[in-house]
Amino acid sequence: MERTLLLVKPDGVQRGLVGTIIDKVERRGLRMVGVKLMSVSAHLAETHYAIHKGKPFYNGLIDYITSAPVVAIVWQGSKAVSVVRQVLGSTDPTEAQAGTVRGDYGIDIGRNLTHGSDSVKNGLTEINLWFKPDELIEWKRSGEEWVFEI
Ligand code: DAT
Ligand code: MG
Repeated sequence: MERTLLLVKPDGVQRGLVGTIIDKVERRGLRMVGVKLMSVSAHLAETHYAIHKGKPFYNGLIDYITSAPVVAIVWQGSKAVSVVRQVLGSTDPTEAQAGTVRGDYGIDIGRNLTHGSDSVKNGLTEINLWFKPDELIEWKRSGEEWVFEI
């Protein structure tokens, strides 16, 4: 089964949306295997967003993600990467569908509340960056056979 990293960014934490965001993914049926509230160092932010270095929004993005605590969550389940991206909605909240996190709660792309890994490979890289192995718990959520066929 896939794993993916979801970050509730500083605006999501400050606006009290952590529970709402977790609720949406949890009810969809994914299993949480790691979760923590953390301050993000400049080094961690720059490593996580290295692919965007040099872009016009890069400095603002680093300032934003390091400005207040974030909640980092690892989710596991069938199609976890695409399921989380679907729950979060399009990167630009004004393009995100109603019913998604960004579509319901966001306006600016620079305050889009969340991050979700964009591929299984990048998800594994990001999980290794944000979590130590002993912070991830192997367990099975009861009733998963009612969510996943296999
Ligand atoms: P996503 O977060 O949906 O994976 P991304 O990886 O392309 O999107 O960009 C990472 C973050 O950078 C995104 O969540 C918000 C910010 N960002 C992207 N494009 C931007 C833009 N054109 N202007 C301002 N911020 C932008
Ligand atoms: Mg991305």
